[in-house]
Order: sequence, then structure tokens, then C-alpha cells
Amino acid sequence: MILITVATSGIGLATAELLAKEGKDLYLLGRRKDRLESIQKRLIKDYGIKVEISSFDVSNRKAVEEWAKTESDTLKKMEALINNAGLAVGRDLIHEAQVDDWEKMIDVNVKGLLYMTRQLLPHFVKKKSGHIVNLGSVAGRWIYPRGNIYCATKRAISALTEALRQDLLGTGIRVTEISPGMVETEFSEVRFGGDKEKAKAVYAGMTPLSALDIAEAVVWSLLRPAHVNIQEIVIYPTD
Ligand code: 8X3
Repeated sequence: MILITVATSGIGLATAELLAKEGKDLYLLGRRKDRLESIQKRLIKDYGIKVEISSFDVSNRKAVEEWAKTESDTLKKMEALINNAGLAVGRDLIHEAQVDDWEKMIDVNVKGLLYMTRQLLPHFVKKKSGHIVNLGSVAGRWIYPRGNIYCATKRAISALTEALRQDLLGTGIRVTEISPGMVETEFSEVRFGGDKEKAKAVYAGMTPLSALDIAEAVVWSLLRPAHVNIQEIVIYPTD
């Protein structure tokens, strides 16, 4: 069984779909419960796999810890954790930005990833197998103007991915970072507070990556033999 944080849209949903095609059982998280339930029903019907779902905020430490306690038997069966939850809010200059936006990005992108990872790792270490796939970004490698806090959270993910690999050496656990460039999902709409026009303008005159392009890299990394660790895949649109 593979756990995906936020599988209700974009890269998470595309990854769930591809893994379902591979016959993998899934545990899907998302905050939009209705959407999650209809995805669960559809994947069970179309692929005959097991799909469990849960709806909580990965940046809420208490909620994560309580969920992990209640689901400890299920967590023992987990083969992989895909840390997909993440967002950008705003593209303001650092001296003008909203501190609330910063907190949201740091809470979900960094703390949420850590809270979830911390709950899964003891189970992985015990059985000497498991795979953590972190969704980073090219924004973590190359900081861009007005990217500030978003870029910093993605650079943190990069550092944490490397830290995990070092701390987990010898445990049989694999750790991978997938670093996409521009992917057309709900990402820009969220970043610009629901402004569809502004979001569309980000991809004007070029062909962005699709969620499926990234999902394919995630699934390829997961399906390598146990002795192969894909460290990082950096993916840009050709444009
Ligand atoms: C998404 C890539 O370049 O839009 O992380 O920040 S970018």
C-alpha cells in the first residue's frame, strides 16, 4: 500500500491513477472529502485495488499524530510515502509580503512533510524497507525573484531529502526527490488566490509540464528494484 498526501488533484491524483494501474493499493489523503470519496470509488471500480482515504491537514501536528495512532496497523503495511502536499502563496517582494502566506507555505511544505515522514519512518525502519518520495521543485535549486519563501521551503525539502538519506543509510529505506519546473495544475491558481487569469498568464506562450509527466517520474522511481535509489529527478518543460 502506498500513501499519497493530497491526491485530490494535480500530481497527487495523476500518481494515484498510475499506481492504481500498476495494481498498487493506495492510501489517499486530501482535505476535500467529497472529491476524495469519489476518487476512491472510481479507482476501486476501475482497477480492483484497495483504496483507503483520510481527510486531515498534514500541517496540523496533533491531527497527524492522532491519525497515525489510530491507523498504526495500516501504517505497518505501508510500502511508500509520497510527500506531495505543498503550495505556493503569493509572489510578493519579501519586504511587502503577508506573513500569513509565509506561515502557510512553511507549515505545509516543510512541517507537514516532516510530521508525516516522522510517523511512517519507525515502521519502515522496523521492516528494513520503505520509500519516501518528496516533491521538491526547481524553485529549490534556483531561487527566482519574488519566489523567496516558496523557494526557501523547496530548498529545505532538498536539504531534508539528503539528510534523510544520510540518517537512513543501512536501513534499506530509499529516499527520492522529484523536482519539477512549471507544471500546469491548480498550483498557480492557489498561488494567486484563485485568480484564473493571472494563473493562466504564467503558462502563456509555452507548453508547461502536465501532472502526468511528473507522476510518471514518481512511479518510475518507486518501481525500481530495491537496491536502486533514484536520488533526484529534475524535470523542466522543453520551453
Ligand atoms: C513549481 C515550479 O518554477 O513555478 O515549483 O516555481 S515554479
